[in-house]
Amino acid sequence: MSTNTLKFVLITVAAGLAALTVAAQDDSEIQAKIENAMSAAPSAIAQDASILDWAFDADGKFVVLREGTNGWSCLPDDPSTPVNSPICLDEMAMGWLYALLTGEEPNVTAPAFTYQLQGDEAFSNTDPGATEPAADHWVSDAPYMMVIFPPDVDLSTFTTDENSSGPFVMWGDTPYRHIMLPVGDRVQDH
Ligand SMILES: [Cu+2]
Repeated sequence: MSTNTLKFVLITVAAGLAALTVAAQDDSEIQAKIENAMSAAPSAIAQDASILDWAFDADGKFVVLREGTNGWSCLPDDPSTPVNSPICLDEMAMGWLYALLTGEEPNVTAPAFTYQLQGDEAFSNTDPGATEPAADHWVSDAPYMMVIFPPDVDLSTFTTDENSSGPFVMWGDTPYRHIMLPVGDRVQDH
């Protein structure tokens, strides 16, 4: 999960820049965002998912580019990171993301899942609020998933080494802890 995202959304909201609304974008732009967002997950999930944009509406919810029917939400590439980083989240994970973006305690009552099949970048594996690359900066174009567990689930058997080839814990000492689960090979080295 990228933290640049957090900065971008908060700045957008703070500045009242609801300019990135659907009306302000032309059809081809919206179509490109929808296609990019859908590339984050298997098509069986992405085809019926809601597609959201990296901007908040007046209610503090992500702008909806396309309504969905299966409970999943997909966002296109986060424009504030240099890597292509679309993401699809289930309903529980979406609540987690809103909590992350607003600095609130997430209410995760069952395992939650995300797909990032194009990879992503995180400025720190320990600090969700990092605003520049730290020593444990993580970036990968390998497809991966996040699995977010309720707070009473013990994750101490998993490594926190972001360079591990298997599942590892991100942001382990925070309420936003989750398992990063690579599900494919890297395309190229970063
Ligand atoms: Cu992560």
